[in-house]
Amino acid sequence: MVSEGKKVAVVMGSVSDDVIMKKASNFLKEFGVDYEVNVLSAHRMPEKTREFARNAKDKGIEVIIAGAGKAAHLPGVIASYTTIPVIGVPIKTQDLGGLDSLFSIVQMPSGVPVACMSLNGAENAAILAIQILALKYDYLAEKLEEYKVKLTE
Ligand code: RP5
Repeated sequence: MVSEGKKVAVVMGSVSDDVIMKKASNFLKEFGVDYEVNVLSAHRMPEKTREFARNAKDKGIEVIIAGAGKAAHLPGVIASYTTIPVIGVPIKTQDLGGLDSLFSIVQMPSGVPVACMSLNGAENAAILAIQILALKYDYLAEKLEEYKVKLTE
């Protein structure tokens, strides 16, 4: 089964996050996974964020990667509106070194999970997204096996 249409949404809280978050989209591109990219802020664009999260499943999105810095509520807010798995990427910050982002994303209350990556872990977010998709799409499972072999080499 080959993936057609946009399966992953890469979302970020600000255009300033793109320098990190493009590592996720680049990896998805390399793997041949179709994705869309959105800049959405839980604080500055709360209505648009809600609308995105509520409509994502109907658009065919199967995994959401959400990166944000500082009081990084974006992944958690998105997760509150959807049953699609959400992978959070805490972005490193100047003032508090990213601990602010990390704590905002990692400590979700019971019932609303977000898979929290390492600081700036956008590439791992893409790999985890592909691993989730690979449960359904055999061609991705095969590509992941090849990727593992390359890592060893
Ligand atoms: C967060 O605030 C964004 O995710 C970004 O990491 C941080 C700073 O945003 P800008 O002030 O650079 O737009 O919402």
